[in-house]
Amino acid sequence: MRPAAPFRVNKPIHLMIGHMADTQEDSFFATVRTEGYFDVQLDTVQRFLAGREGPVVLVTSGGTIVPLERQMVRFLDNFSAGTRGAISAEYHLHHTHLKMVPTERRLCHLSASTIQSAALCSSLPTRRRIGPGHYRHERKMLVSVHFYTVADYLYLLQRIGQMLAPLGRNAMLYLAAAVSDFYLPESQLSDEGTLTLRLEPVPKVIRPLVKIWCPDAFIVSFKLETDAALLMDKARAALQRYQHHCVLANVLTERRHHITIVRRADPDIEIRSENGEIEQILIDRLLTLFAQHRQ
Ligand code: PAZ
Repeated sequence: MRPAAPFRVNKPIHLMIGHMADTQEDSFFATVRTEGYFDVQLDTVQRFLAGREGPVVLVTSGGTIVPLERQMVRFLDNFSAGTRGAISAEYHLHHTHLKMVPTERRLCHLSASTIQSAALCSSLPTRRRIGPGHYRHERKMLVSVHFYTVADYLYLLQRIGQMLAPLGRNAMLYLAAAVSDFYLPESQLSDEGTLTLRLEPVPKVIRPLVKIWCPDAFIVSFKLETDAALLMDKARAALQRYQHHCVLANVLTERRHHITIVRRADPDIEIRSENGEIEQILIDRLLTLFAQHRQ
C-alpha cells in the first residue's frame, strides 16, 4: 500500500544528485525486489492478452516514487497527477469497434492522485474460437495494473512489453507516466540514523524496449520540459537516440492545450485545444499513425 503520510521527515536528509557515466539496466534491475510481488497482476495481463487478435494499447500514467528506506515511510515523488494517462485511456476506448463508449470520466480511478497505473486497452473486441468457424466476442476491453516505485514501473514495463511482443505491429505503447530521473541504489537505502543521499540516474529503458523487448510495436513517449526553448531539441534528440516512433513534446504550463507530435522523418504535428480535452484530438491523430504503422 502507498504510505499514508508521505514526507513525515523527522531526521536530517542531505540530498545530492550525481551523474554516473555508464549506469546499465542490468545493475538497476538487480536492485528490484520483485519475487512474486507482481505475479497476480501479470497473470491478469496474460489472461487479457490470451487469444486477442486486434490491436492493443498500453497506456502508462502517473508519477513514480523513489524509496529512501528499506521499510519505506519516506520517498521522493514527482508531480504527475495521472490526468493525461486516464483521459487518454478513455479516448483509446472511444475508438473501440464495440459501442462500449464511456460517457463520463469512468476511468478516473486511473488518476495518480490515488494510484499510478498502466492500462492495457484493446481497440478491438477479442474473438475466441468456440467451435469450428464460430467465435464468441469477449466484452472486456481494459485491464489496469498498479505500480508505486520507479523500479516497479520499469520492471512492469519490461514484462508487459515482452508480453506484447507477439502482437508485433498490433501493439502500441503510450508512455505518459512521469518517470523519475534518479533513484537510490538498494545498498544505500537507509535503515536508521542520518540519511545522506547520492542519487544515481535511472536507466533509459526505452532503448531495450525498442530494440529487444517489443521491437515491432508502435512506441510513443512523452517529453516534458519547463523551458519551452529546450523542448523541441530534447524531443528530437530522444527520437534519434532511441529510434522509436513519436515523441509527444509538452511544456509543463501548457500541457493541457498544446502538444507537438515529433517524428523522425516526417513533419511535426501541432495539437492544440483551447476548450475541449486535448487528448481527444491527440489520440485521434495517433491512432491514424498507428493504423499506418500496422499496414
Ligand atoms: O499526469 P499529468 O496529466 O499531470 O501530466 C502529464 C505529464 C506532463 C506527466 C505527461 O504529459 C508527460 O509529459 N509525461 C512524461 C514526463 C517525462 O518527461 O518523464
